[in-house]
Amino acid sequence: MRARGVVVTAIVLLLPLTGPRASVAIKPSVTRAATSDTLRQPTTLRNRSTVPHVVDVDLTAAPAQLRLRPGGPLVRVYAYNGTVPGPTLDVREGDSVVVHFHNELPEVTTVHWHGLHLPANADGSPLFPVAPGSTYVYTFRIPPGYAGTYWYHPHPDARSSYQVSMGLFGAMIVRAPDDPIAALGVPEKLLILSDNRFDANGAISFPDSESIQAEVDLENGREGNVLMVNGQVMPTISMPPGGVQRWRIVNASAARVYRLSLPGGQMIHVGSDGGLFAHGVTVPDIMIANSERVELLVRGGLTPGQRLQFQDLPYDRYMPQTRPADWDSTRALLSVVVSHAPAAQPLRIPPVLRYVPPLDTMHVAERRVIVMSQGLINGRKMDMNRVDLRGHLGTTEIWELQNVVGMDHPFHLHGFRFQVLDRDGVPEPFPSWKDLVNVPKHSSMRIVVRFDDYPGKWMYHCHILDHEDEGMMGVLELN
Ligand SMILES: [Cu+2]
Repeated sequence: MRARGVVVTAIVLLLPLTGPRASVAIKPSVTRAATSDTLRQPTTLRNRSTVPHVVDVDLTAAPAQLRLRPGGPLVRVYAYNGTVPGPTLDVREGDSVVVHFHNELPEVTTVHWHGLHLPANADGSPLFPVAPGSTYVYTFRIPPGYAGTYWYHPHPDARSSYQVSMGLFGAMIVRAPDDPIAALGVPEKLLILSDNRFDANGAISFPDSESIQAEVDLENGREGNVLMVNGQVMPTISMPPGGVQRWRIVNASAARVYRLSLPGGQMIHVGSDGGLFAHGVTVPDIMIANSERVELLVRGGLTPGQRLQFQDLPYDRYMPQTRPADWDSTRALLSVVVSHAPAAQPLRIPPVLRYVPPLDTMHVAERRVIVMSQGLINGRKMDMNRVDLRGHLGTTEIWELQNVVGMDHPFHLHGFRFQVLDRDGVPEPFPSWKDLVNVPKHSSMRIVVRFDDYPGKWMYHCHILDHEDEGMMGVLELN
């Protein structure tokens, strides 16, 4: 995902302020949306701690029977606390988090807290499997400056695609004490994108291991023909005329890359994996690779009764041999309905949303080249007993990610957020915090990462879950 267009603090009804931080002084100016949405928000994990800044929750992964499609049958799924998507972990910067995780699945799993900076034994990597019937306590502290949208999902050896497809995924929101958009009173929505495939009986369908479809899934990553937002097919969001909402979007699909667009509306891209940018950027559409997150300010429309469609536009990430026949279709995700409520007042966006300090690239301990070919990283498949890269705490590294094949591979590094420096030699327009970046076919990019603390073994891999399961992953050891 690359931010395009011009940096803005205003579009049409969004008026700029003249001075920094002035937003703090103005009253919320957006009429709150009527609650006629059919889009549901996932429940929030209940914090049973009464100690300030301590979040203590229970999370159970177990088989369940759920109705995944309206009017459809109850089908067998895997669920976190009985729901798909799982409940949202909603925390604040500085919180100490304790998750008592219970594995009631008939197989090994883990919970990977995707994008968070935490000790290696709390990362939920395949090096820390949780056996069926056992409990694992994940303990970590949310560092200052990590406000953003994240997600959690299973990351066991070779079974991530299956377990996510069965329903195991949920969001995390880390909130800052001084979030300038929250201060404006802008209504907020969480949108978790997923896709799945169902058989004639409505059950989640997986191909025979010997079938052509299984081979295609291995090559492309598993894609489903049914697209869902928060587990719902084509839900609606209602907004008053001129109303603006903040959407936190998570791509929880195993492999599908979305190019999001809202014809007739407006979108300002204000944040990525690791939270807000310094400035918003108007975008006609925005790409979100699997596991990536985006934050948007979305204005629905001006005319009461108007109906807009939030869409996934075609994007060719495929090899020609296995490119799906319908790859160039536009797919509908949800409807935005402009209500008959009084028109919203203009929203004023502060000129600076957040300071994102660029990482120092002058003092670099190590420069590495990471070559991604089909199913391999630097020519090798993952071996949990091998260390591929060794690095040191207290250092900065620059990694050049090279995709040498004709299909995109989204790259993820565990435990440490990074900044993109350039893509095919073109400098990134502004620094932002990333933990996943899509590396398009036959392209390269450079990222910079700082290893301040937390020794141990960390995964880096392609986040097409089927590629990860097949071993398109390596191990970085820090000491
Ligand atoms: Cu891949």
